[in-house]
Amino acid sequence: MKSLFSLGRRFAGPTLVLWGIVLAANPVSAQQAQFGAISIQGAYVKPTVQGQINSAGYLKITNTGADDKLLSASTGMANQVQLHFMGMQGDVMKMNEVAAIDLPSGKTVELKPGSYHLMILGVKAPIKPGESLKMKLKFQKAGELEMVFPTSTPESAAHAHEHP
Ligand SMILES: [Cu+2]
Repeated sequence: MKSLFSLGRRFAGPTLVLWGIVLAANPVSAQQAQFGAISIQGAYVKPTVQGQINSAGYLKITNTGADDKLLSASTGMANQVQLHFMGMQGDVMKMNEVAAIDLPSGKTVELKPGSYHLMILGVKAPIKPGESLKMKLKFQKAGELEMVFPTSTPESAAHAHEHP
């Protein structure tokens, strides 16, 4: 038993140092980002509909580290960003604010229409197609990441192949 413990302690040091290097590298790019154990793909926001001041952001989050949580999101371009879940409650589709979104170890969680999403409330200017929104995401373990969410209309992309 004694030898096993000392072996464990010897490995703890180098592992922590490695973590530091990975977390220090924090590349920020449009649509996808790698942030320690967290990688993000396919991030986009919906352009605002004329007369509307709210929008929504979507992304896929893959967590290759220990269990983590997305705690909050914010942007300088809107009053507030809330974490929402949309789902059926009885026969009614409802949208509720959630305190956090669980990111289990080794899993990909998709924020998408009809499910979890980033609810962007009170945009300071309309989000037009072709523009992008800089957003900060705060994770319980991975910390804060700032990345660019380009606008996209997934409806048109999804239906594009149906046209001749
Ligand atoms: Cu919502």
